[in-house]
Amino acid sequence: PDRDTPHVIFIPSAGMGHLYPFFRFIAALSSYGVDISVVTILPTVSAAEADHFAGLFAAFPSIRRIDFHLLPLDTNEFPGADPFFLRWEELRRSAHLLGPLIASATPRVSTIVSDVTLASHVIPIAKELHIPCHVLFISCATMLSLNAYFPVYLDTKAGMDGIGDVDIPGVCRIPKSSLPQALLDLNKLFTKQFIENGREITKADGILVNTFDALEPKALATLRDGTVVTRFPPVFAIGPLTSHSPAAGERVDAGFPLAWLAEQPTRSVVYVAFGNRNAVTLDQIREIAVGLEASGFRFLWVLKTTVVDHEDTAELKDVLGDGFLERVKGRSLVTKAWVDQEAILKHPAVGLYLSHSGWNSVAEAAAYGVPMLAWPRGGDHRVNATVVVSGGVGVWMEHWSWDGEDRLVSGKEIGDKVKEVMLDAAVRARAAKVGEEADKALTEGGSSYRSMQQFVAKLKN
Ligand code: BUP
Repeated sequence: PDRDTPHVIFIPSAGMGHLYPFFRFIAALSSYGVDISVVTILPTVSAAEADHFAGLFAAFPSIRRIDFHLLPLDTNEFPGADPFFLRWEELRRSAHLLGPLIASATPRVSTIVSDVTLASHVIPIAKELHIPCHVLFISCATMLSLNAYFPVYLDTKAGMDGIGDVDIPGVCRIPKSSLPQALLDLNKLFTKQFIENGREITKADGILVNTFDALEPKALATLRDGTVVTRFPPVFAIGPLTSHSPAAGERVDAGFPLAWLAEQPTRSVVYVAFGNRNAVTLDQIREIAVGLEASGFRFLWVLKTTVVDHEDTAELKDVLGDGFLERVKGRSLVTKAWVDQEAILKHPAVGLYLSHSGWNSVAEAAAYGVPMLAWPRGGDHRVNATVVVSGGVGVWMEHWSWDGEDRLVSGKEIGDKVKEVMLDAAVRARAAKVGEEADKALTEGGSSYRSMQQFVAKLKN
């Protein structure tokens, strides 16, 4: 690279939901003549993350890998904590070591792009080094507005009597029951991180979000005009992020579900998946099985029983009970393997996505116009589900998930709802329209295309 080529250093966090938007954004940026380094922590928490890091560096040999060694964390301090949150905490506690790593990188780093989970620690380092810092936000713009506004909410009267509904100025009112439930307890690890990051992102040089204007017009407009938080940094809505390059970290064999899908009629398959780190209870898995069988539709089900993939050693036939796999043979594919979800959602055989509504999954369904039946499992899923509905991506079963805690949804209810949504032409038409809007946003002249151009222009200034 010549001396004027910008050098961007990416600092991703942990979990596939955090790595995918990074890898996809990196793949997109690499076509703009930008020099790229990626801070990498090995070993990763999950096997899927390790595979995808390897895939990224194999597909883009010019991208530099900067190894980052974490300080050991005494996990006894956080009994029962989610392994991914622990990794974020490890990263935060080792973050001071990033300063020398960034300062000594050659050529000189011209911009940092940090995961939002590390923002509170990376932004001050960037300021000290006089290097601009952008944050890649890994959820929707509505969630970004909640993250930015929540500290203000706590500092004002609104938050004095404990956490209640949060009325985000100009965006929407998020009922207490739809907040990430950890936020109801200010002592939770996640909550402390969320508040610190929320305060600090207002000092970033810009925020990149995997969404597009037509999907979240209100949240993006109010973030940009300072209604949510005054003097908020520029927001670049550059989504939906997809794998621009076929090699964007997709080293995994995508073959088997696609070969099966190729045999199925158009829009005939219900795709079922709840993300890479949401274990569904055995009882609920059995009810989902009953529902899918009763719906009568074909289905492709990615089934997970643990939070971390390499701990998932259960046999499908034991999980699903006697005879299930035999009974649905031919019209279903059930797998515990990592699949190329984007390729699945892109496939014309898929007619519905029964989903946890993790944001990357919503963005992928929006990109390809696949209707969603949202069944939030935790974290930001309910906030995302409000966007599923307001944006026209699909429907949300509000009473299926927690109001304080998860409840068991019966197979009958699942089967009936799947049938109803699969046969709903209006839902399908709305989702297809979202897919067209997404295409428009990404095409030359579209809103996300222009945001990307603006970001690159800023890098090269
Ligand atoms: Br599982 C699985 N293949 O087999 P979300 C997931 N994915 O490509 P998150 C695959 O992982 P939470 C698989 O397409 C999406 O890009 C999927 O991210 C991909 O949810 C990503 O949807 C998952 O944001 O759960 O992060 O798994 O939201 O609870 O953190």
